[in-house]
Amino acid sequence: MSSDTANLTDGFNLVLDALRLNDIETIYGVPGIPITDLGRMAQARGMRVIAFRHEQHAGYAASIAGYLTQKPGVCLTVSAPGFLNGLTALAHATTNCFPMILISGSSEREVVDLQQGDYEEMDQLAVAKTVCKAAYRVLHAQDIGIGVARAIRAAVSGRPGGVYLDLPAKLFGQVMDADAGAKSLVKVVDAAPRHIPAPAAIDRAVELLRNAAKPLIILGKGAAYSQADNDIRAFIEKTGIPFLPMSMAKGLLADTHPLSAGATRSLVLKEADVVMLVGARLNWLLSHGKGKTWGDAGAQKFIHVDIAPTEMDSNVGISAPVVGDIASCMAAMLARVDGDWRQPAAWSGEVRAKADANIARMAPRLQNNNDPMDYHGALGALRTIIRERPDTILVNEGANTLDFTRSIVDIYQPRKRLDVGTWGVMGIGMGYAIAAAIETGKPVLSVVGDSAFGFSGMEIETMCRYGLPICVVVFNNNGIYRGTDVNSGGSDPAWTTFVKNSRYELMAQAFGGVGVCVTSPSELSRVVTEAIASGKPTLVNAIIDEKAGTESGRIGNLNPQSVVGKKS
Ligand SMILES: Cc1ncc(C[n+]2csc(CCOP(=O)(O)OP(=O)(O)O)c2C)c(N)n1
Ligand SMILES: [Mg+2]
Repeated sequence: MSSDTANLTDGFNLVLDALRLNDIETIYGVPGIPITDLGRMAQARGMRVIAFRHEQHAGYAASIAGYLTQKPGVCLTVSAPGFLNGLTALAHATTNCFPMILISGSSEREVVDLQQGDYEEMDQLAVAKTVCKAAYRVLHAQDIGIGVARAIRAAVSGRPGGVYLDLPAKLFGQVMDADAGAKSLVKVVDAAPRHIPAPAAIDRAVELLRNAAKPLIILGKGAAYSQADNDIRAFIEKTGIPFLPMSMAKGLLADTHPLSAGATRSLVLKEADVVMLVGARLNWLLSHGKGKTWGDAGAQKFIHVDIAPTEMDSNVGISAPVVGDIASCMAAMLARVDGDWRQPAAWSGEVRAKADANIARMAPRLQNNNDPMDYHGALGALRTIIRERPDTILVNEGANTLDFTRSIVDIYQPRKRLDVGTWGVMGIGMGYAIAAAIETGKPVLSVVGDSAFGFSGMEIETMCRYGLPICVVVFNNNGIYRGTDVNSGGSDPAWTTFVKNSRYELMAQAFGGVGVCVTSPSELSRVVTEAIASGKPTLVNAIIDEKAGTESGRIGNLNPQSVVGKKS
């Protein structure tokens, strides 16, 4: 630094100072004008900058980093196209209640607002507002501290979500006195304040549960996010109430826990008389709490534990709303379970018997060593691997690949299953895997359909570049749902199919990683075990019988049907 700038700081430095002051040490992004030097300067300070090949995946990485750490994951992009590429992930973070900040450089306000055609011109703030929890723009260097503080608080407080922070190019070069700059920074105090539930709300909920004959607790990913693992487990074990985990809540209590109703979902949703939702929404994934999946309307009572008051009565009336942060709510409820609590033994016994019967029925199918594999044989092998290495983080996307993996592979520890979330989005596979490896240092197994993989496949290079301990298993059935579809109207391939026998494993080899093709469960087991033990980035092309899947996996019923049929 020359002597005439010794007492100065600038926008670049202030942005990094503000992030570091708030313990944000990792940035996921893609470089370009006007943020290339920001990334270089972050690296020079020893921050981690994980450069992706496409912003969407950097964004998904940031979103899941937020979920895993309770600190906002940061995604950094260039203006207009880079910003738009990151926007899907920002919307995804908001929908899934993950704390994330998308920071995008932007073009000059004066030119953008007069629509005079600047380089990558776009009114990004206006566009972002519709898909995030909050959106801010900083115009002056002295406001960077407060802008970053607002973004952090908005992302993690209350119900977490995505926040957009717009930083125009000119801001980065703005200089100010270094001391004044340091004083302008804000360390956020108590970024996610506890929301203590009202005692009366706790009383109402506990009384309803105490008097229930067939109570059920449904755990959502909000419960997993809260990291109230011990209190949630203690509450379930002390009350003896069967629980049903939503997919990313698997492992809060092991799927093999005696009170797990995971293997008998349809029985418990229909039969339960009191259902307590903990950080789980009554959205489409739970059939909105009504209809044929559920028992008689009005006969079932709901308790809803959630930080957002507007979640109450969203789909059905809630008899006992408990509004607060999940950790505080579960601590308060646990304190109310006393020595004379009567566990619903007849009911939990009925649930256990049905679950065990279902598990026993499925068991032989999981042992098959068919070549090519079906989903059961392949996942039977992966299930054993996770049982032996329960600290492995499982990332999962696809249709059949998603549904079969969710139901077959048991999870034993909290936040060890990361998947497509509320939207059922394809494309999270590599971004999630990369962030999971970076944030936790644990081994990662990413099980993805061949279609799902295609959405983020180029990030295999990112995984190899950073030498991450990730094993990607592509379930290759030559297409979306099945590889057997034919186009009845011409010579083009059916639009759900891919090139048959594609050599996905060569993609890892191209970047110095390990790439292997397997056709049987025993080979799959050997190769994945080796990959996890070695920690080397690995891609396994797992050949699945192209006839094994079904249309849309388990949600085929959501496809609209033509009553008229095909017209030529
Ligand atoms: C972003 C996005 N685009 C499209 C879809 C629609 N979609 C749902 S599942 C799926 C792919 C399923 O095929 P695959 O991943 O190969 O799994 P399989 O059923 O074959 O095991 C697609 C494209 C989606 N969910 N998300
Ligand atoms: Mg497929």
